[in-house]
Amino acid sequence: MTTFSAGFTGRPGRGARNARVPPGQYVTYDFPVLSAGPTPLIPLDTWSLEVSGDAGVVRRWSWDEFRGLDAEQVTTDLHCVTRWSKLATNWTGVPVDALLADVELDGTFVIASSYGGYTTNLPLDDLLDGKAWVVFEYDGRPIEPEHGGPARLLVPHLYLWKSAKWIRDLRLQARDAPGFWEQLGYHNHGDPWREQRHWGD
Ligand SMILES: Nc1nc2c(c(=O)[nH]1)N[C@H]1C(S)=C(S)[C@@H](COP(=O)(O)O)O[C@H]1N2
Ligand SMILES: [Mo]
Repeated sequence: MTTFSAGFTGRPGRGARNARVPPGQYVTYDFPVLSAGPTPLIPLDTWSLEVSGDAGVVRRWSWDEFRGLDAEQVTTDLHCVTRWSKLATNWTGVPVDALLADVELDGTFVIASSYGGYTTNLPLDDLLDGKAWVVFEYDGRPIEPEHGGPARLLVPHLYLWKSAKWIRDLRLQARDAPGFWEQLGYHNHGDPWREQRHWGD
């Protein structure tokens, strides 16, 4: 276990490295907002979360139904491809395992789609076994709209562009297909420990 103290890590190339911070990243204490478009405002009475596949929508939760699911607390580090990392962030959310339990769909790839049109692609395996959540609280409060509220995907072991804000649908597919940033040259997988930032990394 690595202990972390303020001032120990700094900008790249300055001082000792924190083993908790992936290569090429620096630690930030604020919480930058990175959005490719405007923040969609989604009234909770029209919000829903879906699981879909080639056959269409196979699961749908209203906000109240979603909030009735068992949720857990998650404390995790975030790594953005623009090189900031934020350590020990606190979220509350529903494990994707629970959302996909009993879903009988073929497909080993997932397209996460958001209100507002953003998409990102992931192998199904990267969303299972306690590695991903649909979160609705940050630091014990509803997630601010600019950070993805009412609910966002959280996949902290990959660069943060995979954590789709304003999540609306998880679509299972047999074939992989690049999402928004992946089509624009970001790496298809996005593992921060392997510095999978761009195509060819
Ligand atoms: N819907 C949606 N989700 C998104 C984005 C976006 O533009 N739209 N940006 C991604 C990127 S590039 C990053 S780094 C994180 C930023 O999350 P934050 O704004 O909460 O820091 O959200 C990701 N999820
Ligand atoms: Mo990002």
